[in-house]
Amino acid sequence: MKHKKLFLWAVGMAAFAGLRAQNPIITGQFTADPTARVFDGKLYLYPSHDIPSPIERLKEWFCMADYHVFSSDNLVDWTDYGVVLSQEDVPWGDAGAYSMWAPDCVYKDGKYYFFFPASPKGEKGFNIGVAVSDKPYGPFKPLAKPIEGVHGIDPCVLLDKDGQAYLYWSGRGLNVARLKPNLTELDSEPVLVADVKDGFKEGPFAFERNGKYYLTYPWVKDKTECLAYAMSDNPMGPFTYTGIIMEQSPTGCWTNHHSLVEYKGQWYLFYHHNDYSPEFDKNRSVRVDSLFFHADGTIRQVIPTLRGVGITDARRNIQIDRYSARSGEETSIGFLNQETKFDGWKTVFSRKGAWVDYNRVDFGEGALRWLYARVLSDTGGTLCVYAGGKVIAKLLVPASVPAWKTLAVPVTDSPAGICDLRVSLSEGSGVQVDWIRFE
Ligand code: FUB
Repeated sequence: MKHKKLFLWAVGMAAFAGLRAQNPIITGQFTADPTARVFDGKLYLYPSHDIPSPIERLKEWFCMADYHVFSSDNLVDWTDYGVVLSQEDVPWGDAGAYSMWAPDCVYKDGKYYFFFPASPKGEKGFNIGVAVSDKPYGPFKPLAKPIEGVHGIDPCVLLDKDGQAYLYWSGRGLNVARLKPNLTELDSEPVLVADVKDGFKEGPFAFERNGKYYLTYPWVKDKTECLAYAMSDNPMGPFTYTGIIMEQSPTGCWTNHHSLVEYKGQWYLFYHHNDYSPEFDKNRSVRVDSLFFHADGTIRQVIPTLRGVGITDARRNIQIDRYSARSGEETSIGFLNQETKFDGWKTVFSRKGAWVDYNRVDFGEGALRWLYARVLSDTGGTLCVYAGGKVIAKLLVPASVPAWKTLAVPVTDSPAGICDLRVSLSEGSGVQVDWIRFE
């Protein structure tokens, strides 16, 4: 058994497939509740791992059996380290509960402490456990017992500058308590964090910036969860409600769950949405967008994007369906295969004049001479590709390309460096594009 696990872990570590630059950032599996942390110059992602339920009881609910860890140093290429902790490994947990919900991970004195909720054996509800590793990517060894005195979900640990650690979690409201230096026991009675507005709240994520403490959390202000925040001069509160970080989704994911992190001088908001599972919002996917602070320390609202963050290499498949902007009804986005949604999306240019913009593409030295595009069309048309406002290629898509086909055309004026692209249908109708690429 042990050998099998080691083998699976090694296989997982090598996995780059199914990871991408745009939103959602991880394909091939569902990921939710992302906590992003920076260790040794790399950004690590600790999400929960939604799965379609193998048991009847959870068919319409959250179902999670284990955790994966991911890392990146450019927010474009993500490494999947495979399963780092599984429900069968937790001595106090119910191995058939599928309740490995939102986790967190922090580093202290040479060890990485992975905090996770799970249902205890023979009891209702959730406890919060700790699993330890000497690597940020596990595997993590769970302690024999959960943290005493904590009943709830969504742990978040704030390690303050003076070395004091605080545990925040959700359970009948948002709670906070001091942790002992071993990070595995409470050092104070839990208190409810006050003054963060009425309405259901969960998923607390706390951090300190410029001497101010931020408590950020999903909050049902209206119908589904938006992301809100409150501020304080003290990590134990009281916190004063300050504003909204992200409005509720107009397209139907009831939950949102998030973390904020500064990486290489830029702040990011990691959150989730049910991109690969539009009909069932308990199968979610992690996204990331840039986040900015105002001069007074308040947070500028984040508008979710499909483009996400990071720079796309012009020589790799550019998924223009993850656009920065697009024209109205004449452009639409659909799944390539309704049955296998992890295959991704396509852009459908229905009428002449339809366009999408895709920003931040790196053409390097500028010697890219060919445009390739994977296309499909019954009626045919001409796709015009612009870089920095200039036409650089025109691709004639003949009528009758009933199956996906890769076509190529020379680039007339190869740009250099980082450019914003526009792809538009200048003639014809009904042209579908999977991706474009330059060589
Ligand atoms: O992922 C299960 C639960 O959904 C999390 O614990 C909540 O924060 C919500 O995202």
